[in-house]
Formats: sequence, C-alpha cells, structure tokens
Amino acid sequence: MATQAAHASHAHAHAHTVKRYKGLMDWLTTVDHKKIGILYLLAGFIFFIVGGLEAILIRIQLMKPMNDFVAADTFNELITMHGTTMIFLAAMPMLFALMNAVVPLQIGARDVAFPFLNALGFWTFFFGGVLLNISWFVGEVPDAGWTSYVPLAGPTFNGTHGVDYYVIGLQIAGIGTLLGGINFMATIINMRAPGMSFMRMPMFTWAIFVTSILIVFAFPALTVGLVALMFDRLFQANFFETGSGGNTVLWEHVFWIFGHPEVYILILPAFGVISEVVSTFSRKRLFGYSSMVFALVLIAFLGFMVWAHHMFTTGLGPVANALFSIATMLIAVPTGVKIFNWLFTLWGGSIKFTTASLFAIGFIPTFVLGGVTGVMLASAPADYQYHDTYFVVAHFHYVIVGGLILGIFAGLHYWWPKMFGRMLNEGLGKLTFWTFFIGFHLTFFVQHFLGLLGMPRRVWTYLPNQGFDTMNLISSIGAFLMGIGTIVFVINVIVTWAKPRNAEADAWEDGRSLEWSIPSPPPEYNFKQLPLVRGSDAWWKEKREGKTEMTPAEPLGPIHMPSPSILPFIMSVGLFVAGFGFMYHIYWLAGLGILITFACMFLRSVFDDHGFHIDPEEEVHA
Ligand code: HEM
Ligand SMILES: [Cu+2]
Repeated sequence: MATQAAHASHAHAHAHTVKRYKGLMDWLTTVDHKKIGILYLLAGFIFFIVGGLEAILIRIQLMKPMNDFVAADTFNELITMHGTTMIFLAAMPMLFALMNAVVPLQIGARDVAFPFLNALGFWTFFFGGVLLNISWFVGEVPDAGWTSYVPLAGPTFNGTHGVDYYVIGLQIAGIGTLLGGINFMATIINMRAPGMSFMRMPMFTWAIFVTSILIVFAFPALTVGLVALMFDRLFQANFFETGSGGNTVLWEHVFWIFGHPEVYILILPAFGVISEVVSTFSRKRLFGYSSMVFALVLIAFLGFMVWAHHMFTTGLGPVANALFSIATMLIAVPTGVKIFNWLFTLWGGSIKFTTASLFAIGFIPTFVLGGVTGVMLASAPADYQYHDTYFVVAHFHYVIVGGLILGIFAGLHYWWPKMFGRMLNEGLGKLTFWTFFIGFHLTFFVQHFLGLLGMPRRVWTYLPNQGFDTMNLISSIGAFLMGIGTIVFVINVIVTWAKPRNAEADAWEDGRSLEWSIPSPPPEYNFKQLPLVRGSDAWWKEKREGKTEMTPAEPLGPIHMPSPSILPFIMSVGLFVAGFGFMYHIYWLAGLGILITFACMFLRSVFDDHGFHIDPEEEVHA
C-alpha cells in the first residue's frame, strides 16, 4: 500500500519521506480538500437518503386518516430523526462538500488553511452521525422533535437513551462543523491568490465566508445547550428542571439562538450557488455585485436578532414579540435585493437551460414563496394561529427544500464536472429536476392550507372528514415523486461514473471564476503556478483578452503539500467510543475513548509534520 516518495530535489529541502496511500487507506488518511469534499458528498447524500426514507414513512402514515402504518411512538422517532438527520447530517455536509470542492479553487489556493483540521472536521461529523443513527439499531431513538424541547427531552419525561444519542451524536458532529467554520474563515482571509481582493471574490466564496462566520458565532450556543442537557440527563444537574430551580424556556432560547442562524448557515451557501449558476448560464456578469455582498452580510447580522420569533406563543410579552417581529420582517429587505439581482442578471441574458440553471431558476420563485410565508409568520399576533400547524411545516420546507435542496442540486450539476471530470447526463438531469420540482410543490403547497384549516404538526394521525383527507393524500403522492426524482439523480451518477472522463477544464465554456481555468478534476496541487488575479470574474477577464490560461503569479517550482494522516480518523473514533461510554455510564469505556483522542492530539503536537514536495511536471491527478 505505502509507496516511498523521496523529494531530495527540493532546494533547501530536508530530505524526508512521506507515506502515500492507495485505495481505502488513501481516503481514511487524506487531508486533500478535494477528496474531503467527495467524502462529505458521499456521507451527506447517504444521510439524505436516510432522512428521505424517514420522510416517506411519515407521509405514508399521514396518507389517510386514522392510519396505523407505524405506531405513535415510532412516528415521534421518525419526525425527530428526519428533521435532525436532514439538517445536521444531510444538508450541511452536502454544503460542506461544495465548500471543500470549490472555495480553494475559486480563491486560487492549493488547499484550505488547516488541511489536518479539515479531515478531523469530516470524521467527527461522520462518527457523530453514525452514533446518532445507531439509536435505530439499539431501539432507543430520539423522539422529542428535532428541537428536543425540555421537559419532554429531559430525564423526568424521557428515561430511555434516545435523547442521549441526539445530545452526544450532535455534540460530536457539531465539533466538525465548528472546525469547518474556523477553517474556511482562515482560508478565505489568508489563502487568496495575489490580486484576489475581497471585492473580487466570486459570490459563492463570499457566501461561504459569511456562513463560516455565522457557524463560529452560532454553534457554540448549541454546544453549550447540549452540554447542559447532557448534564441534566446523565449527571442529574438541573439546568432545565423547573422543580429544582431550572428553567425550560432557557433551552428554547439557547436552542434558537443557534437554530435561527442555523437556517442562514444552510441557505446562504445556496444563495452563493444561485449567483454563480445564474451568471454563468446567462453569460452575464452578476448584477449588483456589491449590493449582493452587502445583502449577505446584512442577512447574517439580522439573523442573530430574530430567534424569539420561534417563541411568540411562549409568553415573552408584547414588547419582546414586537421587536422580534420587526427584526424578522426586516430580513425580507436584503433577501429581496438578492432576488431582484438574480432576476436582473437573467434579464437580457442569453440563457442556457442546463439542468443546473433549471434548478437555479426553479429556486427563485419557490424561495420567494417560502420567504413570503416567513413574513406572515413574523407577525406575532397572526403567529398565534399559525404556530405548530402544518402552515409552519410548509413554510420551512419551502425555504429548506425549495431553497436549499434545489440550490444543492444546482451546485452539484454545475460543479460535478470539476469534482469528477465527467459531465452528468443532461437528459436524466432534466428528468431529476422536473420530477423533484413538481413533487416538491405537490407535497408542500397543500400543507399551507392544511395548517390554515388547523391541522397541527407532529400529529401521528387525524380524524376523517375534517377537510384534511384529500390534501394529505396529495402531499404523500408528491413525496413519492420527490423520491423518484432522487432515484433518477442516483441513476445519473451511476451512468456517468461508467463513462470515461469527458469534462474540459472550462466544462461549461462560459466559466467566469478560477476553478474553470484548471483541469477537471484538478491535479492534486490545484494550480501549477498560483494565478495572478487582475479583476473580478478573473478567468472570464483573461479569456476576454484571448488568454488560454491564467497569468502566473509565481515561477514554476516544487510545490509544498501537507502529509496524509490517520490521526483525524482515530481521534474521531475515540470521541465516538467516549460518547458511547458516557451514555451508558461505562466509565472505563468513556475513559478509553478520551485517552485515544488525547493520545492522537499528543502525537500531532510533538511530531513535526514537514509535508512533502511535488514537482508540478509530475502529473498527479486527484
Ligand atoms: C425530501 C423530502 C421531504 C419530505 C417529504 C419531508 C416531509 C416532512 C414532514 C411531513 C414533516 C412533518 C412531520 C410532522 O410534523 O408531523 C417534516 C418535518 C421536518 N422536516 Fe422534512 N421533509 C423532506 C425534506 C426535508 C429536508 C431536506 C429537511 C432539512 C434539510 C427537512 C427538515 C425537516 C424538519 C426540521 C422537520 C421538523 C421535525 C420535527 O417536527 O421535529 N425535511 N418533514
Ligand atoms: Cu427562525
């Protein structure tokens, strides 16, 4: 497996050898952002399938009144795991896949700032997700909703280990997200190619920069909340136990101080994808670049001021409700700026209807629908009617599936050639779009009316002849159609994989940013010579001047690369073992897990990692 690669040619080299792995060991030890992106995509998509299957089971149960397809307890487990898996283990990792695959290329870098940390981020997410889903196999599944409100999720009313899997699984996976946020913040600030000033960065990179800042400020709230809930559940603390001086509403505040920015952590990257795709396939510069950047920053800022709109009915009082109402409605303004800028970019453009652009164009009206119902929900008095009904379920699926998932599909179809060197089949791509898009609106549009008619969310079943029957049937049929759309996508991936690599560097011929100036997929070191950026839409600018490659900013020479390492994988296994030990109060096991993790940290700190050098003439494809 291991091959020895001596790099004595390195000028001021200290001759050192680095193990290079192949096959499975290569994936377990990689610190290459391109490979880590593929790992995130694989794991995230598998969790998307799991979350989708849970959704289908929910919809089968709700397909007709008084159904008993699943038991009531199982239904509670299904909605809890569906929501939690889709948000933390599917949507975010798929965004991290695009972040890893694209951002270092867009800024003209050879990797992220901390490749080792990047690998650790992936493996902690992965093992946190596995731990959470192991709960299905041990028959103790979290069942208090994805928000796990106390006291329902507390030790008094929830004595099984189900919620412990939620708390510890999310805690471990959350470490991964936080590390990712720190890493991309540092990467975008420090690793930009010469000439790539902030206001020359592609919009997707801007979106990821703002998202990383949101992650760094929002995730610690979740970390703290989960620690408090863990102490209540495992060590009889009383943070949320009202009988012992705790406060249940405190959990809601802590959860939503994280939870609302979380929805922007999800949607801002999708906004970035739409900006890239709309501009490329309209063959026009993105309209209103600076206002787009300003809108991103303003949305992120306001996003921290609105969390209590999830708690209007908790009894915070009219003053607090009014303030949070107004702050929430204000977010519609910068969001509107983005919508109009995308429309003005499309306006007068020579639009190419590829699968990626169809998803992007479908995103715009769908997201607007979700946004408008968001403004309705922001009105505190009206929310007394909407709260905890299917109107809310419809709203957040319009923004989270109609927005985020359509955005992710647009990004995957757009950057697939860059990631894998193959173009996805456009015929199957368009079939994916139409089945998923029609299925989506069938599933969730009727849910607005179910909610207005008074159907509560999180109900296992409902009585017949209340006006809910037909619409629930339509909603379930729609869910199946979304399932078919997802299967067509999987078929497309398999069919494409069987084909030889056929993607050009500038796969869509009209690429504007740096990732389209290097081969598809890129070599291990990305850029033979770091590019000199001389304007925004850097690659487009060079092409317009008749150039066939970027102007280099450095001479050709040996390229320094970080070494692969198995430590991130082992450290995460250690956390997994420790989590399991704590949950079942097997303290030797918990101790062993912590020991493994700390031993890896010790090894990482005492042994210097010099990395290795590659001669760019030595063509190494990722
Ligand atoms: C792909 C198709 C999807 C379908 C058919 C679907 C369907 C549903 C349904 C019917 C519920 C409501 C259950 C209830 O209250 O009784 C639900 C809840 C939820 N869904 Fe989805 N969903 C889908 C995708 C997603 C995605 C992609 C996300 C997030 C990225 C998501 C996040 C959630 C959340 C957070 C809840 C709330 C769970 C709770 O009440 O604790 N869903 N979903
Ligand atoms: Cu919110």
